[in-house]
Amino acid sequence: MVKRLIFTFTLFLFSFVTCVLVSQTPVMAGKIKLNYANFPPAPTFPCVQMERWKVEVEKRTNGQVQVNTFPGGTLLGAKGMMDGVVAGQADIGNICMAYQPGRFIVTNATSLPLGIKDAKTGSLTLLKIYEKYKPKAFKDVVVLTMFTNAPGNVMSKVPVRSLADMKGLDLRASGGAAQILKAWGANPVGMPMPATVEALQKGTVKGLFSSLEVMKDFKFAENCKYVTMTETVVYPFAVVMNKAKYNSLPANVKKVMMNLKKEQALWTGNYMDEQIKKSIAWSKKSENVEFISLSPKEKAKWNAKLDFIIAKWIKGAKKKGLPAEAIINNIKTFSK
Ligand code: DTR
Repeated sequence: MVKRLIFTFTLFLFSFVTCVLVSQTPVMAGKIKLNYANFPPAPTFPCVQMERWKVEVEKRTNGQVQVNTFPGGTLLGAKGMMDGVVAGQADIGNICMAYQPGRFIVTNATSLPLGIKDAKTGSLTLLKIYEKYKPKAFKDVVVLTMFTNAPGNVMSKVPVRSLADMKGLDLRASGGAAQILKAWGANPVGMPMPATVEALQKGTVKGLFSSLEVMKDFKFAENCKYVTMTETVVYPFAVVMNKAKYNSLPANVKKVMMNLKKEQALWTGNYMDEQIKKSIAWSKKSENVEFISLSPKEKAKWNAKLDFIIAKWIKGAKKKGLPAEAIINNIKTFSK
């Protein structure tokens, strides 16, 4: 009787261990490998959020998924990102939508001068706009998350204290921000963020217009000793995945990714807002950068120059059959 009991127990233990092993084995054997492309260098915020997403996906799928990350344009560059993901050159890619204003009309409305105050607000507003309108521009991919940077400011080698100082100043901007600089009288020079490092060193541009974390992340504070606080417009980003690849994933992996969508937007927004604070403190302390605030009277002059931009966008979006006013109103209420 005792012998039988021992035998039954041993058999049970054996079956249990086997079950545990078998349930783990396919996970290890059939590891899903995904390539994630990004255009700026590793220390910058789009890549930091990529590494965080990788860690979370690998953890939450118990290692079933392995994400291989390619920062610095090593797999796909800024402009070829969307098409590269659609074509399957990368499984996942991070795109800066503002670099292609005509392609991502709906989501780029978040980069209009509508007073979005920080990256957290921008990121959540953008994702809501995407979910509400599901723009056609994303029909060939699956959106994994979206986020924005913080509002843009002028970083320059010469002080900019008034609109008069902006006159003819060569400043780097990209996408929709170019028309903002033009409205302020500057001379916008278009190029993606990574190209700006050399342009500043060579003197092709006298500064740039973007969120302030780049002062530290790209060490622009070494060249730009002045920052004029305009706090104008965010840039929308999207992380997209090749549709066929996504469809081939097991349900549990899809679930992990979809559960991360909003969480990642929020995480990135918060991370960006923190980086801005650190970058400002570092630029002041270590690089002796002067931060220039515009008086309310001067700021009103700057703002007045931008009124036409929203009207222009509405006109263009309407022509494309989009509910332009509703989109603008949604952005205003979502970002309150
Ligand atoms: N402001 C956009 C986007 C942007 C802001 N910070 C970074 C860092 C790395 C790449 C892009 C961006 C821009 O000026 O390009």
